[in-house]
Amino acid sequence: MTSLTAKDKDAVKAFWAKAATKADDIGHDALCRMLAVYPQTKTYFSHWKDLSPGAAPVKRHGMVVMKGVAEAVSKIDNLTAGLLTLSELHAFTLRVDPANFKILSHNILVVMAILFPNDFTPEVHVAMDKFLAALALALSEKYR
Ligand code: HNI
Repeated sequence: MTSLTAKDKDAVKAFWAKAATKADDIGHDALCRMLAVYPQTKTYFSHWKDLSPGAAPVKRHGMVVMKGVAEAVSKIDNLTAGLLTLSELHAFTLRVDPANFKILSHNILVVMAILFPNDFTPEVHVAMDKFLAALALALSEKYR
């Protein structure tokens, strides 16, 4: 995976400044899509009673995940160190199969494209895709 260039990082920060205004919506919709399109991911949330779109736990967790993404943007220069705790949580406590990080990232990109059609240019798309791939890699760090 090619590392993020300075140009990528600038594009991510500039786009995130806009996307952050709808972070909760992005998180909620991306989570709903992940659960619907990749139903195997539901196993991680079986302790939630209601997994349907608009359900409180799904909305809340959408906000939580996007706070993680916001933190990653602020630590874009050293994602592995910055996300170590979160990686440990997902690897050891939650035992999330790291393949799912790419799945959620894909759904985050889909929702960003829907909500920000004009800003989500091919240049922003490649920068965000590389950033979310680097985020997934950092979250997978403790699995090795
Ligand atoms: Ni994830 C908890 C961030 C991908 C399943 N997850 C969190 C928390 C953050 C977070 C932040 C809260 C930690 C805490 O309580 O301190 N998760 C992220 C990010 C990504 C991600 C940034 C990738 C972009 N998580 C995933 C994926 C799955 C996942 C792909 C499963 C398919 N995460 C969970 C579960 C929890 C969780 C399960 C605990 C939820 C709960 O409240 O029980």
